[in-house]
Amino acid sequence: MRKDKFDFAITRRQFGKLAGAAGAVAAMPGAVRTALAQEATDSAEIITGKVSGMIVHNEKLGVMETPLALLRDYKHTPKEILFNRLHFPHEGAAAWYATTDVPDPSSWTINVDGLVARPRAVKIADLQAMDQVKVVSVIQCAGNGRSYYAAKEKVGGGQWHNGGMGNVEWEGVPFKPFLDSLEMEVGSEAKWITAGGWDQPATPQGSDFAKSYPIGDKALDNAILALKMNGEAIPACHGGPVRLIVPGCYGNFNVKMLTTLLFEAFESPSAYQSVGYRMPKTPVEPGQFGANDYTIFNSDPTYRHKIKSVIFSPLPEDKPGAGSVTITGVAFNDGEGPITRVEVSSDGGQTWVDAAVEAAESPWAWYHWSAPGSLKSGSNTLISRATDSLGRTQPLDGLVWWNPRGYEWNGADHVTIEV
Ligand SMILES: Nc1nc2c(c(=O)[nH]1)N[C@H]1C(S)=C(S)[C@@H](COP(=O)(O)O)O[C@H]1N2
Ligand SMILES: [Mo]
Repeated sequence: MRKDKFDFAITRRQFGKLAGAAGAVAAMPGAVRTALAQEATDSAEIITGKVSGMIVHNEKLGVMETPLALLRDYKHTPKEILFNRLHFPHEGAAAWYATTDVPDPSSWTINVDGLVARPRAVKIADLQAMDQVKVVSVIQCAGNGRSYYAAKEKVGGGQWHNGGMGNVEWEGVPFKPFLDSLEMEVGSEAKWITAGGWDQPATPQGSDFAKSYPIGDKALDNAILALKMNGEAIPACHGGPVRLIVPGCYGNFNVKMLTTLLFEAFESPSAYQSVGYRMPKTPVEPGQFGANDYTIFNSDPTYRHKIKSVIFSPLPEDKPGAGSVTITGVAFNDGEGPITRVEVSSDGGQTWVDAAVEAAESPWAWYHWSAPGSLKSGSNTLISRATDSLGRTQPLDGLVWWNPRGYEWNGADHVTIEV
């Protein structure tokens, strides 16, 4: 059953009780067990308004992912459980955004500047006065699934499982018409638009968070300056009061707490554009290309979503018995062509069935699928593999895309169930 409204309620007290009860640990959802094993501070204490039992990857930065057993319950991923990723400690002046509460929009300004004849300062009220559109799109960290690369060689960074993603309804001002309406007279030398966020590095040597988009790239045709998420003003931790949403692109290209839009001749030197969040141009093996070897010449940004499917049910913690079972999950891509097929196996790839694939809410939203399978006593490996109308499909072995920073995992999903 997919819920429209958030109603999950493990409180901190209940979680503490669970955590304290000897023997109860083994009976808990895998995600909660992982959190306990790491002895991390609970997610609800790291970002106010998040539920307990999120899988915490970095306490100081508030990095956490959603257990699939929660993610699968909702049509649109609620703010209480949506994964969170930030790059600078939310301490001191930055403490305001460690919450799902809504920031005060009244003094917020977006400076639109650079190679333009007339720079502009845009207020939230200006955006609110413009025509708004809604779009449901998957937001996913480029590091989602990073932990699976460890089967070849473990890479540094948060060891994400599949929960660094969500299916979210965004609402706001279409980006291109907005830029046109400003009548800034953009210079012909301008080749890039760089979006910057409010957040600042902890030390002056650190790099700002900024991302550059080629002007004229088709991904920007669908971009919006979002003011709302799931029908409410965007929570601080998810980038309120205004966030640049570029449907079909990895999370890093969806800049939160937007403060600047710069028209530039070159892409940003920000570490998050020029060396981080990049993929080697050709496949590499461990040892061939190091985590510090990235340049703008030998690598590409983690930009459009690679096609992907994720099994939501059954999960090991569902403890299904032997016999027939319905396997369900989601699939998505960059929105360039619809998902046309999801193949599913419940016997480790010996036999496959085509799943029934539901229509998606938008080209960038996730598609739900379901397929019959059967479980025998012992170990069972479930696999799902999505294909789209452009013939793009998931590699059966995602390790073919191994890369030193562990981005863009899109291997056919594997879930092992012991019966
Ligand atoms: N201003 C700003 N925007 C940002 C980031 C950031 O650190 N600062 N992180 C990016 C990354 S890498 C991801 S995956 C998404 C995470 O979005 P979420 O925390 O709302 O789920 O935000 C992106 N936008
Ligand atoms: Mo990310």
